[in-house]
Amino acid sequence: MNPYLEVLQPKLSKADYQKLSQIANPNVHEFIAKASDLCHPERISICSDSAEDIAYVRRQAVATCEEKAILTLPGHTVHFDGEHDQGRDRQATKYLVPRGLSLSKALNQIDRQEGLAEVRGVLKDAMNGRTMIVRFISLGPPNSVFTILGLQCTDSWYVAHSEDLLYRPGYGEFLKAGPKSDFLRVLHSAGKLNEDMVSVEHEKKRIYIDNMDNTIYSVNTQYAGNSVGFKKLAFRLAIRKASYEGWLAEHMLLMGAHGPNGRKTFFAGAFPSACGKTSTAMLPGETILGDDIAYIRDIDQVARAVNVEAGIFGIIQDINPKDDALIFKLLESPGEVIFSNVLVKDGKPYWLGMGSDLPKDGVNFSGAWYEGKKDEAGNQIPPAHKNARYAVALKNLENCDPELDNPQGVELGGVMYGGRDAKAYVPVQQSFDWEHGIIAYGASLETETTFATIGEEGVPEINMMSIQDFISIPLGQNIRNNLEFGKKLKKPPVVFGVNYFLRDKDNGKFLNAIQDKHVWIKWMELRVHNEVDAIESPTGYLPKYEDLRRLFKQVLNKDYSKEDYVKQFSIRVPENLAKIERVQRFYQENVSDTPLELFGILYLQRGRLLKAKARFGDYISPESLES
Ligand code: SPV
Ligand code: MN
Repeated sequence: MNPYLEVLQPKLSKADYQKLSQIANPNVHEFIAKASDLCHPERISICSDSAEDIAYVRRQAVATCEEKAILTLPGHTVHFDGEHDQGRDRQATKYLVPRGLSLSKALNQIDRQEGLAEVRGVLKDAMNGRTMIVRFISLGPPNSVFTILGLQCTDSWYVAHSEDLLYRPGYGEFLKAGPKSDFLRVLHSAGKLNEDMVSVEHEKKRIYIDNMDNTIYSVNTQYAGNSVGFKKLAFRLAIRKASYEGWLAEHMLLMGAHGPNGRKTFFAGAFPSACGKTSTAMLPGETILGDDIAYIRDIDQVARAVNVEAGIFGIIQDINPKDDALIFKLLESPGEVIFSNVLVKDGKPYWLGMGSDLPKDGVNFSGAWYEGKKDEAGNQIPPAHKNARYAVALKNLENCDPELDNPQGVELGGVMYGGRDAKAYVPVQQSFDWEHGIIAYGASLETETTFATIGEEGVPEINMMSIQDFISIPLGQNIRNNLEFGKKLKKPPVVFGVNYFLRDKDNGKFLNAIQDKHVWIKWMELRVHNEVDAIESPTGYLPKYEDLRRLFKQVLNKDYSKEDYVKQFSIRVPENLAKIERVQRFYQENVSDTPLELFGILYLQRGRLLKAKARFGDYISPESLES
């Protein structure tokens, strides 16, 4: 018996001891033994891939009241996070950086020794009297060049249960992997809980990422973006691994867009949180492979991608029968769904923007709720949180793409970058080439902070490739990796910039309806195959009016007016020049390793804008460019 198994034995049932000893990798036993020694759980529960183990986790989540089975539909449960734990926490999330090294200035970092001592101090004895659950996960389809194994120790049954819905099981993969196989490690504790089983010590929340040990520490939080280690936490480690190994780990959706004659073209799309990523991946009539994280590899000089996950942890606000019919239907049907931070009344969940009236009282993240209830600071508590969510498995969706588990991934025809840009970029455009797309759309992606992270909303910021919150390597290196990746491909994916949030210059109203993105997708699908023409503009290729008019009719049965087209697709020169200024300043001030190519490509874009301005003025209709 190895010494780690020996230490663990008293806390394990016989069956669980068996499960653990069948894994040949002593590093697995070591990680669990050290987690147990630090956090001191009363018991350890090993969850294999068996239906029994998985059902046990779900039952425990309900039995411990971390999830409440107060909803009437079978399979539905609700979990509440604390008032100060309703989103990812940028302040509390830090990289542990060895002395003498530094990531970019834009990233939150702490000296490794100091950070380890601190987080271990907070985790010490954190699981007293509780069970530590051990979960094995496969990131990406099993048995594939994409597969990365992950191991999480947590004292939250809710977290362990969420992982069943969101990830592919990995115990079998650990059994097959050799004694020295590599894996990502996560140690999580919900910390001190109140009588409602909600983490209370939010001022002691810590989410620390140790690149040196491939380990994540997370404590005093339950919000899944901070606690489900395989989501945004392991993603940070994967970005680093990808950088060393020459592939890409991206904050991207994956979808199949269905073109003429049964053709399917796969797209990946990067959008910051709460900027339309899930609703793009879930467009009716198209198929979804993933809505959050993709690994992309060069396989025989073709870009191929997989979804790292197998489920959706999606924003529930504005899911209604009109705008998101498919998800709405799923949320109204029996089957496994974990709702979080919604309002519950008479066994039914309610959320903002669901398309019907909300009750005036019920139970929500603040406990018993009634209209007009205020928090400690005197602010009105909304019936449901804006960042309320649902967790479901992709395989339960009727529009789940059959290639989801293809070990080779899917070939990418296109990549899109979408920000939250009120003023400058048109709703959809195609880059001149891979490099232009990576720089002018990806690296220049601008957004505003949203409710998905804790803090003020609506603050404008650069969010490089929508990965800014998760990047764990110097920012310039990430841009370089992307540029290099495309250069080696036979035919790089076509790069598009999309912007669902452009506003009218004069009255400030959004220029597009929520469903319009479906038309943009269909246009991009045709462009990948060179089946429609486009207009060359200073910032990229623009759609032609006639093509969009046809697509609006075909896809949405809408009459698309010339007037709307001109408003949406005019090039706004002053706003575009200002955007270039902001992007340049951000990289000059924050990113000492910015590749020179970034400044070169932006310089050329500026030149094209100035030249067009001299000829056509500040605001240029796409039709003048066409002639
Ligand atoms: C996001 O905020 O980008 C999400 C949800 O996808 S979280 O798990 O919080 O990262
Ligand atoms: Mn995300």
